Amino acid sequence: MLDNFARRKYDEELGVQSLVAIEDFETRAAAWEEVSGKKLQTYVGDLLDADFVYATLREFRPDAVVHFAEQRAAPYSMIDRQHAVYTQQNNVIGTLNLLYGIQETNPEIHLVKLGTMGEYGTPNIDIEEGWLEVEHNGRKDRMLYPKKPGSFYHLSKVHDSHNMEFACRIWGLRATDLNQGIVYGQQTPQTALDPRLATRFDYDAVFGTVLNRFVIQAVLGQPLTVYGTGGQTRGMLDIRDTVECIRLAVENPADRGEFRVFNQMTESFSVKHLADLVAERFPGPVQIEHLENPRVELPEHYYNVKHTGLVELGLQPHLLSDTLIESMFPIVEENKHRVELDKMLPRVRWTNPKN
Ligand code: USQ
Repeated sequence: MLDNFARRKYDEELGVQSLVAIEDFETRAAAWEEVSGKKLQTYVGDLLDADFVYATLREFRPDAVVHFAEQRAAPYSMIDRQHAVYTQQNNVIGTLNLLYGIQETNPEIHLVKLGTMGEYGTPNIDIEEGWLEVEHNGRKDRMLYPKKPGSFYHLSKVHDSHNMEFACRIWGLRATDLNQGIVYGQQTPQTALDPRLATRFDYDAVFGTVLNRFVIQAVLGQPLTVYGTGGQTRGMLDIRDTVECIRLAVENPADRGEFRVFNQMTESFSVKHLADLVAERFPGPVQIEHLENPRVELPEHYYNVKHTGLVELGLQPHLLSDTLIESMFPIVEENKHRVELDKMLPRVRWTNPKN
């Protein structure tokens, strides 16, 4: 387990905290060792430090590296130039250092990298799983699916995907790109084993994701903040499926030279549908507010995604219709004193570079 604590620093910078308090790195690692009986080696360092990356790979000698070490919020990347540059530098160069580290220390290592469904954007054609068979002027080729992402953050992951595909093609590395949709939920069977293992539950308008925010807003008696018409549609998945997908990818590695892409989502929903669902399930009054959309995105569009790769490996999705959104309400109730209401409203505008 390796961390540079960047996520904790964004909290300090933005003056917010996860709704559920997060223990420090060492405490969480020790708690996991206690409940699982498995030794967890910890490293503190930064993927931007190539010497550190190489030294860690040489010492730990992994079979697979699960790489989640990226700045992951679209609004954060759109605050201003510095945040856009930081996001792309941190994400793209960190991944590049890791690719070089793997190639130079042990090219057998399987890189499992967190991408995003947002790399594709919302094209007016079916979204395939990473690759597209193209016929052009009578000739055919298999190309990386063309990308039309919606923020400098999402673009950083597009750049990563291209760098990874290149490394697989040129050096014969093996990599899996997990193009993940929007995650909802806060607990997995693993984190539920001990309160010290609790994972983040972000509610603020920069890092909080849509369904989690709607659940929190409902409990707090705040209006659900639908941006624009709410006709924008996204791929979603339950947090329990997130961890299951990583397990499946690691236990079924890509071949040498293969750049494998999985669309890690289980269902699509429009934002309006999600708001209606929360309003329906919450046992009290809920108001839905349509705010002017701070982002630039298509309000209504076609969205049809292929996502069979992980199911073929054995994923059995937790679907939203069977999931107890209700089970999230008590977690919010317990922690609602930690919420700073002024952090709920979106202030980062896509069209205003100074924000
Ligand atoms: N939205 C609202 N109201 C809100 C928050 C969001 O209407 O209060 C809308 C946004 O306009 C957008 C959609 O909900 O159309 C999703 O926004 P989000 O903030 O939940 O998700 P996004 O910015 O796309 O990013 C999140 C994660 C990111 C991950 C991505 C997967 O922060 O790390 O890569 O989901 S995906 O959306 O498939 O690109």
